[in-house]
Amino acid sequence: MNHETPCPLNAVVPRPATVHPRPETLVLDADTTIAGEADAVRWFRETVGGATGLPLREARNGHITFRVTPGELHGPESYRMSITPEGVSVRAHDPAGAHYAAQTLRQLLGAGAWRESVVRTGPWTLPCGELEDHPRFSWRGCHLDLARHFLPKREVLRFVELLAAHKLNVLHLHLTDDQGWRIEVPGLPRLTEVGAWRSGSQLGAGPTAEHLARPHGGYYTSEDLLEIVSYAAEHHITVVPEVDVPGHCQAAIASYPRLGTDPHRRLDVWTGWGVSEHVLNAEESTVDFFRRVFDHVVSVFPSPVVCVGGDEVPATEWENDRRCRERSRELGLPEPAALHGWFLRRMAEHLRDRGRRALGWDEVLDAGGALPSGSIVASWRGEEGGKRAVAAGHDTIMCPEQEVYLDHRQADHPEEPVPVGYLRTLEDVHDYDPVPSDMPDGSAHRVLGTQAQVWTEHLDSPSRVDYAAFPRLCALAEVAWLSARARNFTEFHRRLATYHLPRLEALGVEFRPLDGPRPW
Ligand code: TNX
Repeated sequence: MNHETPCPLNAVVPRPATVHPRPETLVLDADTTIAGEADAVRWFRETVGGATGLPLREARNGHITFRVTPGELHGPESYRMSITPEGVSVRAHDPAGAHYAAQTLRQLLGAGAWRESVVRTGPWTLPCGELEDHPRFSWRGCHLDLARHFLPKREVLRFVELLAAHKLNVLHLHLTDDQGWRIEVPGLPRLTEVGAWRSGSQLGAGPTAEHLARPHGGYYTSEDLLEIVSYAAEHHITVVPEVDVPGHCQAAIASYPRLGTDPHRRLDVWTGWGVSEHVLNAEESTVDFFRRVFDHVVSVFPSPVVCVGGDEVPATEWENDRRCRERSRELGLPEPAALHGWFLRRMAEHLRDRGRRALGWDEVLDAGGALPSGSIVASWRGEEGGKRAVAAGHDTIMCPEQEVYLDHRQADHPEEPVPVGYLRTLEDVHDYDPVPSDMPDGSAHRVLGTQAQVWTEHLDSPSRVDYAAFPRLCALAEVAWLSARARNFTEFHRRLATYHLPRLEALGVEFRPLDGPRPW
């Protein structure tokens, strides 16, 4: 691939809203200076300076200036920029807009500007012209499952950079599940002493006997998570933490058996995939336990939204256990299955009392009992959940598995690595429209945005996460920034192949090549 091709203004991903290219170029050299919004300046100097060797000295009237001028522009996160042979002038609505302008400039410099260190010394040129950009949605997310497979902190930080490079602004971290508990909670040490480790895996990326037997684990300390949050904030990304209750909880029950429906049963952290039938009991002490967990979550993550999970909760244990049946009668519930909604409501109310909005997967709508107002529903089993949520007065994130699940296989090729079975091509992701055409009138604003899901049952290494996420996440960025009308797959595909895969390659991302799988 040619790493020297500079990227034209209209080839940026996601494609900017309006672009007026001009034939001239701006040459950046050792005398080029930079000024303006401090974070954008710092980020540009560190990344572009590091890759190009340009000193990019700060000077009062820099050749490249980032100014924040709210009011003049299109709204939150928007920016406008003009590139002439004399310099670059950026006007941004806010620091996020300035950061996106800096990201755009880095793309325009070509793939060489995405290396960690200097490979070629120049010349470094920018195409001239005017460009204006603003996102379609305020929630442009990617979810990452750290529970099924732990990723070292440095990989999570790298993932943050990759999201920022595509102007995505939410990283939803799935921190707990049947197969692992990944967040240290002060005062509840067994959650990570026991819950963060499992003896093997039922099916990994390459299901050999040796692979199955391999123990797996890891967790993040509060300091690790604070570092991730702060690094994400530098990139204008909100980290939305998820602690999944009251199902997907076997790792927590293995750590503290009193949380389960049978306190005398000793469970292991689950080694199987799928959904464990072991769920939380709905005792007051378990409510208190998870209030404590969420209090800690709130203390680490400043996100206004905290995810309580709520997906895939089998009611079998509640129905079969005498104490659970009694408990549900005592609470005045119509059936033991309604403990699902009852428990979630308690958690969502607790978060509301702490000034946070609860986010739940769309099963929360079936769980019985209305969610507190302000709660958000993630519509994953298609778009019905999102539509129902909006009808009930909630905001929604559209993230249907039929469109934007990146653990699903991306081509019908016999050599694809073990994926979740369904086919989700680059084109499927690209063509997704998060606002269904049959949304009730006047309710489109309740679709806050969209998010891709990277579940990791089969993604047991950073390479495999790269492979699943890219380049489909590039397509999701287009979905999150542009209306369906403004998108064209053939044109996107050409842009991606010519300018962006070389950029990902320069970054060291092990994306899925367009012409077939990697050999591992
Ligand atoms: C469903 S999406 C799940 C996850 C799995 C995923 C695999 C959701 C809320 N639950 O637990 O990892 O399918 O694609």
